[in-house]
Amino acid sequence: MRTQVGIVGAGPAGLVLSHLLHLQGIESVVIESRSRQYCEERVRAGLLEQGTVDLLIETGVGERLKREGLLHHGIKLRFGRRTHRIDFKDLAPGRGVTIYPQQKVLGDLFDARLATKGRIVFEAEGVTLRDFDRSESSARPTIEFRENGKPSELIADYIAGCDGFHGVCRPSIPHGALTVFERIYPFGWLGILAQAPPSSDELIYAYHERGFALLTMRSPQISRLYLQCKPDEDINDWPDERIWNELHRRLESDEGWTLTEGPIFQKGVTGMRSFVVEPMQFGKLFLAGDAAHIVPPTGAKGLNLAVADVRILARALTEFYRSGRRDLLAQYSTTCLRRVWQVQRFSWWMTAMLHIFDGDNPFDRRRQTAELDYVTTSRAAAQTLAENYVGLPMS
Ligand code: RFL
Ligand code: PHB
Repeated sequence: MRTQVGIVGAGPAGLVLSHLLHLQGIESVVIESRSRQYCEERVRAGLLEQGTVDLLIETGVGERLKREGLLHHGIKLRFGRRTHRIDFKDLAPGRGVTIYPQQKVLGDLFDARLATKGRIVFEAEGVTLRDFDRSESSARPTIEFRENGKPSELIADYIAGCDGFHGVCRPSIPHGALTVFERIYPFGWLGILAQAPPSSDELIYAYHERGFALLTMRSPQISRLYLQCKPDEDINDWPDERIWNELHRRLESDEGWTLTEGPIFQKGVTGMRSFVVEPMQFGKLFLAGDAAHIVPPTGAKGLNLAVADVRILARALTEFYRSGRRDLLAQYSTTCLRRVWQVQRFSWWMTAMLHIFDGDNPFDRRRQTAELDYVTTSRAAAQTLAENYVGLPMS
């Protein structure tokens, strides 16, 4: 098989890239190790920045998003049993965030790609890369894999490594060519989905001495809730009753607010890390999304950052195929990393403000309370939060 761009991974990064390239008349093939059903059932992100929403709508994959997405113009911070609102209409005019599950974004993109005869190989086994090194003339970047047990290979001009944090693309780059920046946090998130109308019309980020809690949602009927937990927490130690008890305690307020319970139909524990590799490119292999960087989920940025990367990559590839110019491709990593580090900073800051750290250090507690006090009383501080939360402008 031959194509222009070989894409490894059918997550948000790989599918948005394939879609954007198609719109520019550039051919791609997506190689995915899982089934379509598995990709569409994996419970992950739920919050889209304004720029992500605009891109999906402008490129024709936003019909269901327009119908079902829940547009929010603010978030709530809760601490000391009181709630404080960050108002995006006032602080980031014209920009909001939209609740729309990652699985639905993927479903919409699968439909769009397959409707235009885009090729996606599902359940590819033993995916490996070769010949993507720096020599411009000789290299024929190749993705090897097995499809229904039969060996296959895909030869491309360029390879996009969109295969997430645990994929094969990043580890295929020779040792020493990448610099890793990493921070692992001493806690994780326990997340649930419950058949219960959301107890708030906007997200509530709660700082509490027992640990962080977040109330979010998937639809007017389904609540999504998270609790800070141990990084290696065993989900079996958390029967539904314990989860609800803990949520009630951490989200408690003196304002007459109550948390609506309902049957829990999904639970899981996620570790938290900040991770970046530099550069995001080696020869003809370009890394995008979680393959290149991870942020802790507190700022809700992972999917949005993946989309921002591939928008830059699609533009650079389009320029190359249109004019033969390689300068945008050469600048890909530098262009992406500017936003990546802005988003790393924000996600780290939100995480550090809202979680109880190891040892429950009294200095940290006072610092966090001061930070929350500042963010909810200073317009400048609230605006900093708001403009990062709805998404910095695209470069
Ligand atoms: P993905 O989504 O991991 O997709 C990678 C794809 O590559 C496939 N793959 C392979 N394919 C072929 N060969 C191999 N060897 C392969 N290895 C892996 C995988 O099967 C998969 O289909 O990466 P991508 O596209 O970079 O997208 C990143 C986002 O999925 C991720 O950043 C977000 O889910 C993070 N995230 C959130 N992001 C937001 O923007 N807003 C949120 O509200 C938000 N909440 C979250 C989150 C992530 C969470 N978890 C579970 C980590 C909440 C949680 C709990
Ligand atoms: C989610 O809806 O899953 C979500 C929302 C906001 C976050 C993290 C996750 O900060």
